[in-house]
Amino acid sequence: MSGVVISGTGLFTPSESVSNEELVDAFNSYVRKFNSDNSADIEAGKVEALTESSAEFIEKASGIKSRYVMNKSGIIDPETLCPRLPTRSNDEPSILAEMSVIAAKQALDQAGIEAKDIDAVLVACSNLERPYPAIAVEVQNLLEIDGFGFDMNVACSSATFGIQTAHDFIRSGSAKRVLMVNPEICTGHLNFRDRDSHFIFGDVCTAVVLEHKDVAVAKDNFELLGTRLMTKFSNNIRNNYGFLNRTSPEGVGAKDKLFVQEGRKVFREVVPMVAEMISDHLAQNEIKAQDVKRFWLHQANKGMNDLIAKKVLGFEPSLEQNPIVLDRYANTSSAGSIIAFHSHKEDLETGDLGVICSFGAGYSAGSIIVRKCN
Ligand code: CO8
Repeated sequence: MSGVVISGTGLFTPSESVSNEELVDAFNSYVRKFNSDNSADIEAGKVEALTESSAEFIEKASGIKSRYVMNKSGIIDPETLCPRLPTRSNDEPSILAEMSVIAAKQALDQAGIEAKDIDAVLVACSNLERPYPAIAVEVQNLLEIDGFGFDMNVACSSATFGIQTAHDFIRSGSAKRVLMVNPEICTGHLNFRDRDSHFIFGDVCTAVVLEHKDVAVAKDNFELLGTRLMTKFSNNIRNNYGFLNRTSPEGVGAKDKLFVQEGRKVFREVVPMVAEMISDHLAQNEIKAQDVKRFWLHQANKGMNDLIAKKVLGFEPSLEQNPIVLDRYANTSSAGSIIAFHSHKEDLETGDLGVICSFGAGYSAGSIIVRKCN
């Protein structure tokens, strides 16, 4: 037992959402215009015609039906196919910090503590809007938290890596209470002109408060029984956007400066890797998989989650055991498993066991075994 508990969680959901049908309508309008504008070159074999997308394919292949977004009008406008989020002055809160503060306040309320009680702030996410100053330091400032904060990016696994980092700080005594936040504007990095991936992501922010058990105020906490992280290099999920882009201007605006993946390879390689990691982690903690009441898995693809849970459990999991939120939220990168945990933890009873697990680019994966306590 670690003596570290998750005592509060929070969720900020954007007010706008886009259905598969709306997304596909916009994409297909763009495709028709592109093909018509380039008809001569297409006929001459100089340009490849684009193919339309389909809402049925998206739901069948991924389980996604809709996604929440920070700006709908820009995404569904065939002329832009990109969210429009006006630049803010340096005197205004940045958009990621603003989302973080909303989710953080909910998590602090649930933990029954105030912002001033926090010693460290971690902003753990895939999509940071600037390199510096760290968003975490801005969140710290907005919430009037003493101590320290920093940003960390391990793509979709950022939240579980953030939980282990907070756990290690608390265990070592460098902090008693840590706020870990996952603001994700994934639509900012998504290529809405790419048929293979235009449907994958949504926007959201989650927050988690972790404390030493001895100082926790709230009842109904989740004690961390074990944490495990792993990384293994792969180019199958990649984004080459970065500060060196201006040193090779010929590549600026190219497709690889947004999210790119080999989805089928990711599916094939990540499912066994994650199932094995969870199984080993449970075995190391002398826990039988069948005794795990709930899996809060990364939310990228329903088929992936069903297969991982089936491999770990040895039988088909129920939706209660393996809840899905990606049908409404799509893939929200680091926040996905935390949305599932936040939304599907209240009914667990004292002593019940669960696993929070995220996985994604890197490859990277994190497994957190928790037990409900009071
Ligand atoms: N509409 C209609 N048909 C389509 C479409 C579409 N939109 N897209 C592809 N097809 C067609 C293809 O052309 C192909 O046709 P054919 O068989 O004739 O060649 C057929 O459908 C099958 O295509 P795929 O093999 O690509 O389809 P899959 O069944 O593999 O499904 C998925 C695609 C849904 C992408 C699936 O592979 C998947 O979910 N894989 C796992 C991906 C995953 O988990 N990725 C994790 C990435 S997230 C992460 O790590 C965080 C990164 C940081 C965040 C960045 C934020 C932007």
